[in-house]
Amino acid sequence: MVTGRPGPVVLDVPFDVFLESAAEEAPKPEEWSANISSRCGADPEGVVKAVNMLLGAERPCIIVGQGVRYGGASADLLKLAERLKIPVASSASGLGAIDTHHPLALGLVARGGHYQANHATRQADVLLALGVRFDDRTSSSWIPGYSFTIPPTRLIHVDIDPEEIGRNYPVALGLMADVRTFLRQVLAELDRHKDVDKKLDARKKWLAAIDGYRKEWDKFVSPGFSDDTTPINPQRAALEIDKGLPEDAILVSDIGVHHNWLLGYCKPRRPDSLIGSMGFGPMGFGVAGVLGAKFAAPDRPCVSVCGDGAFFMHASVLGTAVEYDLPVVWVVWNNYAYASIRGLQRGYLKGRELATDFHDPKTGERYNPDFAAMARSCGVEGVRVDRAGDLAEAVRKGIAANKPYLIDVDIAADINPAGAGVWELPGLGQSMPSIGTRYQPG
Ligand SMILES: Cc1ncc(C[n+]2csc(CCOP(=O)(O)OP(=O)(O)O)c2C)c(N)n1
Ligand SMILES: [Mg+2]
Repeated sequence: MVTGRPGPVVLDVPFDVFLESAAEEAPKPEEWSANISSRCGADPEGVVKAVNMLLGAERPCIIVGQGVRYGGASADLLKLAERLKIPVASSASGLGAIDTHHPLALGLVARGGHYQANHATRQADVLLALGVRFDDRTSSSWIPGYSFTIPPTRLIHVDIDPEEIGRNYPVALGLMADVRTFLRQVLAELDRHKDVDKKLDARKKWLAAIDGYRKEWDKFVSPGFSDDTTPINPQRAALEIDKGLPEDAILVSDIGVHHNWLLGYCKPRRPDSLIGSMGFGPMGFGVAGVLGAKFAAPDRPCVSVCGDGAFFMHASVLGTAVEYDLPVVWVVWNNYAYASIRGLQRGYLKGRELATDFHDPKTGERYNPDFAAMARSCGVEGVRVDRAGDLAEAVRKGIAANKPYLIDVDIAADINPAGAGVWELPGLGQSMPSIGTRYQPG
């Protein structure tokens, strides 16, 4: 589970095994694994090539994925980015690998990605990809010119799983390695170069251009941050939730349109500040996963942001949190719909909707259970918030209560997050970016 490419493992144990005994002592897990390492380094010749490519680049970018979080490689990533002045963009699971407030942090590359991130990675002459797998959302459905333009961009792809290398894009250099070990190899190799700083002067133009893209994006999205309407503007909601979180909080997102808003407008400071399940995308991950986060990190505030649809599917967590005395906070992003799916239906089925809108069949009025009352019936604190200005304080209060706590928030459904990329559903055509156009290499 924790070596190689870490991930969930199924253990199927026949019941009789639990009843039988054996003349063996089970080793303590920490002793068993203490001296097992799968932090393989890259081929040393490949490291030299990678360094030469990075030093020779005019428009270099780094794109990081989940491998940086799992590899504990954040500190070394920051060292490399600062040493070579290379901007760092992230996939959804890489966000926070370096503090998103850092001047070299570009934010999210995706269909719903930030303009400065997509517009930098798609123009890069050399792209260093660290533990990222280039899925359809990160890559704008692999349509060139929105997230990436590979080739002509020369891709250096580093991953611990060799199956990922060359899988979605051709590589100029593919290296199987643990990301942290690779970064340390690169930093050591750089120490052997005397002329690094001279080469970095050439970066100024590139970094200034990126600064311009960032300003354009900030201006483009700024109205949403001050919108005071009720139901709450989702962009404002993401901002206010983020404001209410202390620096060491773990925000566990569920799956749905709320996740896209969180990825766009929260500013995670650590690789595990904002976690979700990007690949499989199971609804319920955030509803129940926050309990797991609290078990794993009992000293950190753990907050779930989950859709109303997913919460109602998994409301049994309320009882579980009480039984195990887990002080977690659920922020129910209550938009009275399976809004992400309803959006697809409206967009692709000529406005036809099927079972995605929650309403009273007689009056047509929006309908949902009273989630706060439901929480209270379980012995969990429950409150309702319907004004943007109250949300950050509600989150702070929920964390301070130090007991299971639910905040039911009235959030608008009919606004979609802006993004510089696109997405294509096979056979149904592709969406349009809301800022910028497709990049055509010169
Ligand atoms: C277990 C599961 N069932 C169905 C889906 C497909 N699906 C993805 S998002 C979504 C709707 C989510 O609605 P809600 O929880 O209210 O979040 P919202 O999109 O409104 O923010 C559905 C049905 C899924 N990802 N997982
Ligand atoms: Mg919903």
